[in-house]
Amino acid sequence: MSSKDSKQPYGFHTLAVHKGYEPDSQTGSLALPIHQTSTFVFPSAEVGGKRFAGEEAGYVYSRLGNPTVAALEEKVAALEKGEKALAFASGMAAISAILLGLVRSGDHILCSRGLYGCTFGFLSILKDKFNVDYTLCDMRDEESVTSSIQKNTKVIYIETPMNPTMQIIDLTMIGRIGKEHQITTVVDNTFMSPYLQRPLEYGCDVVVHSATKYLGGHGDLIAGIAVGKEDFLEEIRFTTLKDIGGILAPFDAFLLVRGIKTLGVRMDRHCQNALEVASFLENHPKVTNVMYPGLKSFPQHELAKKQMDGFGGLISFELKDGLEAGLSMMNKLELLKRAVSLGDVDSLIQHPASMTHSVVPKEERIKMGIADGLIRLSVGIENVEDIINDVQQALS
Ligand code: 3LM
Repeated sequence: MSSKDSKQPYGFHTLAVHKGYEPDSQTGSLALPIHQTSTFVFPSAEVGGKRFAGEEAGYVYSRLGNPTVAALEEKVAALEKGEKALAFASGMAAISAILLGLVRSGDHILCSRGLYGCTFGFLSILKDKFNVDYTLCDMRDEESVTSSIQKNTKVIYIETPMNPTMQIIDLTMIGRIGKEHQITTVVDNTFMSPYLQRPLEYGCDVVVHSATKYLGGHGDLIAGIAVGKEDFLEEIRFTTLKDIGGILAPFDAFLLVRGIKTLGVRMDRHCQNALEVASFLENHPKVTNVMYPGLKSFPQHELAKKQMDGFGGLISFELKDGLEAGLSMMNKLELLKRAVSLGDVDSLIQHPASMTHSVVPKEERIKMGIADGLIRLSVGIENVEDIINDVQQALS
């Protein structure tokens, strides 16, 4: 479809369905073939040498590239409006490979005060073992960002909305500060997907995803993907991806390509359902502190409207009677599943303090806004009245 792109750019849903693969001319296979191979045969010894030297294009070995994975990378790059994408075995493989590619011993990373638990865990490894320091900072305030920049700050790393508090950071501000200070800005866009937010359009440098979530959408795979400038990602491909080896398997790339075809329609439904569930929770006498960017009561509702094309499917809330009441409510659910992860067509509910963010020390967790009793609900695409009825019976 590339020849037509320049004449009349295709819309999001069209790119989601078609980009990255044309039915192959030999067989006409409509679905993307799964190139389940570890290695690729060279037509001659000389060609093999040239491919290794980077003097001739062509596949070599699936840890360095695979056609099924390449189709996925092309599709996600187009959706995120980036030059290039690079797929990984998990979101954490993507995040760790990108950060390892950007820093060296003695450098500093400035992070949002609010990060997925294992991202926080990886920062602790960098600090304890590799002398790469980090600071968590409240990035809702520009002054606090600029005053936290150090001479050795090489990366600004953020989540927006943050997992699980849904706090939002102004992407225009982060993109601008990164350019002004020549610091690479990395945005974890997992909670939004490219359908709802495209950080590169705001001047940020790199987007990372846990593709396990909305991109895959069906709770049947673990994957990660990074999007950004071609030169940078090719360097990552031939360093921290190749030499650590956290690559995506062809079958998982196939599942992702299939999942992404319906990303936009799924996200519309997630957003509609979540707004109704959030409004129900906000009006329930036993519930307090509902965090959903689509609610008018959400402190950053206006910023959410400015930079997000929808408010997503995640809601966090507390019960007035605290932790015990929250866990008891989770145990009474019949339709909603008690499970970590998010962005699946199934509604999933979890308790961050004891699950996704249990690796974050309590003092830091509280500073992030993750109270002991906080519950996170990933609203699926079921009939919304069934989701609400289940929550209502569990609360009563
Ligand atoms: C979770 N999150 O339930 P993988 N970035 C963000 C994430 O939410 C996650 C990752 C990266 C959850 C997973 S907790 C054991 C389950 C914003 C994952 C990491 O490596 O693909 O899991 O992505 O919040």
